[in-house]
Amino acid sequence: MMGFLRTITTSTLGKYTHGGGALSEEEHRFYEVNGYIIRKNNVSDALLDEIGTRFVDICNGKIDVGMEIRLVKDASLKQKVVKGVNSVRKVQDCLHDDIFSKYVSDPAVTDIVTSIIGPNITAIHCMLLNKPLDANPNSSMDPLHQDLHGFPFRPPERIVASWTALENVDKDNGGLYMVPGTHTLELQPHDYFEWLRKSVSCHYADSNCLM
Ligand SMILES: O=C(O)CCC(=O)C(=O)O
Repeated sequence: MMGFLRTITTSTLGKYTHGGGALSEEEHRFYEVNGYIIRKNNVSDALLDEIGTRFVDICNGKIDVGMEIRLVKDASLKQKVVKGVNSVRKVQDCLHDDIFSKYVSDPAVTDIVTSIIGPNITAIHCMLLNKPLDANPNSSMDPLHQDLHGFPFRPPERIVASWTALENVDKDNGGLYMVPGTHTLELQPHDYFEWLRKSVSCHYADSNCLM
């Protein structure tokens, strides 16, 4: 793993982070080398509970989500009649939902985002991922991936994602896996991994990014 980590020198510090703001000097350095930072208990429990309740209400059809939000069903359940929260793998494109937008614009998140990509930010994609513990083990195999495979805009160092678990997670039950230093590499082929839990995430880009 260490083999491909870049050496951070005074001249390279600042390539992947804007500087100042909500990150300490140490966090900036850590991000430059590893491509991520972890902040525990950063988003309030109240907001995470609201998002969890919103998810249940959306899945149970209590809320009309309109045309923008898509509910992605679990592929393993295609042939079965399963309803409610266990049938929905992903709430996709919920950027403008009344509750999800609170997460997207939460200063606890955006202050860190601006420290990384600068103050001129655009939220481009928000989703909730769900995999209940009792789901079919083959149901939610998500690849380890680089988001740049899916984003047409560049440059990569002006794009960042925030990811927040809605439930307690550790390495065994579904924490997000990250391969340190891969933000410095070219795009890599995908591999597969299994995750179990609920999370909400949002991707942000510097508004000056180009297609
Ligand atoms: O939570 C996951 O399993 C993956 C999240 C992800 O790929 C993302 O937020 O871009």
